Amino acid sequence: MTTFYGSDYAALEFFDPDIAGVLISELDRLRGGLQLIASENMSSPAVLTALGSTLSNKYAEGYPGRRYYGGCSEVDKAEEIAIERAKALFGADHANVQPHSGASANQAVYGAFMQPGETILAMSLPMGGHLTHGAKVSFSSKWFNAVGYGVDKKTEDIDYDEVERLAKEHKPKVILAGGSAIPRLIDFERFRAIADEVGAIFWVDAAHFIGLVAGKAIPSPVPYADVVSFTTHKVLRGPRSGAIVCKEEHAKAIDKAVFPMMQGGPQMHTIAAKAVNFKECATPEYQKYAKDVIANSQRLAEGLAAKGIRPTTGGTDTHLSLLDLQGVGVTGADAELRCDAAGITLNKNAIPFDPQKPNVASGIRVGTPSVTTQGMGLEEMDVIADVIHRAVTETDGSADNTVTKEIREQVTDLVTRFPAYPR
Ligand code: DSN
Repeated sequence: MTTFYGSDYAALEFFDPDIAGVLISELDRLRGGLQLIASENMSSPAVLTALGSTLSNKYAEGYPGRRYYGGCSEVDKAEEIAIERAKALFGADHANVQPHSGASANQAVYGAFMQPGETILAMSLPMGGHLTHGAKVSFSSKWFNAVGYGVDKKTEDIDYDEVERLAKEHKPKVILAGGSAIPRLIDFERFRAIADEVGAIFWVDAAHFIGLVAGKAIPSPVPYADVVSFTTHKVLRGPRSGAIVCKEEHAKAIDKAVFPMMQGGPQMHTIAAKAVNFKECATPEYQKYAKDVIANSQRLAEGLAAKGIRPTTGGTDTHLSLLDLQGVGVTGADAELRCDAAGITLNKNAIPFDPQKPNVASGIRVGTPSVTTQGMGLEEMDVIADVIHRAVTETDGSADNTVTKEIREQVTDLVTRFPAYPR
């Protein structure tokens, strides 16, 4: 057997027991509770092996065959494989697999299409958007003129008429669809039509749902959008990173914007891990997984709704639901704390038209990527709905609360039967 140096836990433990201890206790934390953060998942040992490899050592500024360093013959192969697999997986003309993260990928899209001061029309953060989509504190509104659209008050889904009205009024250079708390499918065709009407570039930030697209569980934005940016570690289940696919006509602009405009040396170990992930996503097992993620998410939302915790928009079409806690009189911050004490990890989240400040919030966001990776199904979603509801409404966030202890036992039973990273 060939020895390769990487993922060598014994060596790390010998040299640095402090950090080795953190690695183990984080694994214990993952295994010990329910992971319901909608943007997280558990990537495979194959992906983790590529991440923990000597490819991390290599400087490879540039692109395959056009590098600014010698010695790139092997990493070139990894990047070429990753590019080809991304193009095939998403049916895209062009792929750039170098972005370090979703935010880096998004910076590159701005760099490719916009000059400082130009206008972008995107979903505002409190309505379900993302920091990089024009939030006040982000470069995206400091350097660009960000106009925000929201959701319809009644349906709580994207207000397409408002998007059209704002597009005609502001004539944005770019129109962006996507966000971090959108439970419903996005009407890409409508967005494309609006973009065409005003001569805008149509960009989709598919970070949250690209894994569902890869698994053919929901429609793809790729045929409609000029450019699609995404992360690779959410439902997609790859390494923590980003990527961009686009139409051929934008390939040069995107590549130049990723490097040298926004980034320096690419992380070749992560690019290799992305290649592994794209191969995994092309399997029938992954496609089943993507569909199961949605079925679980819908069952969980139904279970919570039945107990009086209202999913905004009335439900979900995706891996996540956004839950309004006003009906049970608990803030998002308290709910997060109470669930955490009971071994349930999720996050507080603003709901549309939220009367609370963002760090308090009236809602929580729950997602099923991780629990589905662990093999949990519809029956387990009913148990999870029950434990979330009890943690939110019957506990006080202290570890010695009697109900908290009961819930912890139920959680332990679930994660023992459906272990994360089985031993
Ligand atoms: N932080 C991610 C999320 O939780 O949705 C978005 O970047």
